[in-house]
Amino acid sequence: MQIKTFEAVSFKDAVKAVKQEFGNDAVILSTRERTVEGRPNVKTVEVTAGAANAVRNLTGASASAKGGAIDGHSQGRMDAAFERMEKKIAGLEARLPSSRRIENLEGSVHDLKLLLLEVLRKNNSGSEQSLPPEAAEVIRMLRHSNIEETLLSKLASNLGKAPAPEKGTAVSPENHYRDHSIRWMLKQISISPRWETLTGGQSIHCLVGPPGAGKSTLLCKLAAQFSVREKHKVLIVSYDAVRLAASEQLRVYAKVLDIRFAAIQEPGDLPDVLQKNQDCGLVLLDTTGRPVKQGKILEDLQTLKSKIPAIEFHLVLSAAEKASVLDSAVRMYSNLGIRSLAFNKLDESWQFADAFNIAAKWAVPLSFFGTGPEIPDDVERASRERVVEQIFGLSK
Ligand SMILES: Nc1nc2c(ncn2[C@@H]2O[C@H](COP(=O)(O)OP(=O)(O)OP(=O)(O)O)[C@@H](O)[C@H]2O)c(=O)[nH]1
Ligand SMILES: [Mg+2]
Repeated sequence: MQIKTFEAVSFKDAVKAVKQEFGNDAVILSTRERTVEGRPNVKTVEVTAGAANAVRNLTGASASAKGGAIDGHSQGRMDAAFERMEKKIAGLEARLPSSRRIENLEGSVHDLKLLLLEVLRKNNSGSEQSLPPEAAEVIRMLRHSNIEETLLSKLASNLGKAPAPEKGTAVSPENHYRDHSIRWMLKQISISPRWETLTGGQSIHCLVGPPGAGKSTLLCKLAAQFSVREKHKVLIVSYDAVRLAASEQLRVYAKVLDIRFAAIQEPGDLPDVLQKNQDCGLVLLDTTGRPVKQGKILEDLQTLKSKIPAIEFHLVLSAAEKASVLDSAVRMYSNLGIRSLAFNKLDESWQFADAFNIAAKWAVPLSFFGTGPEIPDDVERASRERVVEQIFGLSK
């Protein structure tokens, strides 16, 4: 029987395949969209069609007298129906959000962003021209260090209102405007309060962030610092429902340090674990990295929050990531209520501009800086001075 199902990436392609197989008098019996397994954003189209004869036989329609040939009238009606169907399909196709279309859209948004930045840069350089040359030079230096244009615009307007350097003092105009900028930048960032135990209760800290940002490494460093150096009673909890090996690494590490350890499979397991370890004042909870693009993946973390409202989420980011990825990560995780931002892999570039940009733009306090892969030493408490002096190249 000449009935066949065709799968293609678009309706147009599917219809083309139908016509190739059965010719122009093919009849489309059904169409449907399918999602490609494992890739929820990618859709294909399935069209079931057949040769006109086969379809008429199948549906019991009266075939024309001579050998199933179609008379002129029927052919005309079929062509008209086929045309209508093609138009409908074209309309449906136009509404289909194909992955290519999404990519195009993303590309356009990116171009638009670049355009806006260019406009902003031009505006800024316009307002920079009205600044004293020494002040404009500070802005240029900061732009070169990748400080965001929106923040530079604010600084430029602040420098424009700054008192002029006093004549006859030892401070040069260069240093005057640089010091003013340093003070302004210090004010733009805040530092997280210490995570240590609150008196009489458990203090629960959950590290979240993109895959490979260094969450587990940071957690180990902090567990060692809090437990061995600062003598807090620490509980490490691993919440990685997917990779057993990830939990095992933490379990071994906890054993070496003689720190209490528990692994949970789902948010509902946490209240019980906390109850059983009430004597541990500081709980450090490690989670699986979640790629920034997916939409619903934070549901389980929201559930975790609803089970234990006192939980504090800390976003861990890698300084090795592109600024746009860091921004998207903050946007995605901010729904959880982020208490602090930890920046890892600063040793790979010693560029603190992204840490400054994100902390200033999103008003999220900074907590820790990961400065290498070594556990437990390569970590430092975040400080505003460290960020700014690194950007101005003042550190040793
Ligand atoms: N250079 C450098 N490497 C680091 C730093 N922190 C972590 N790493 C390395 O980065 C890699 C990933 O670290 P993990 O701690 O496993 O990252 P994660 O965020 O837990 O990853 P997932 O659990 O897969 O989401 C490891 O090879 C670490 O040694 C850092 O501050 N500097
Ligand atoms: Mg991990």
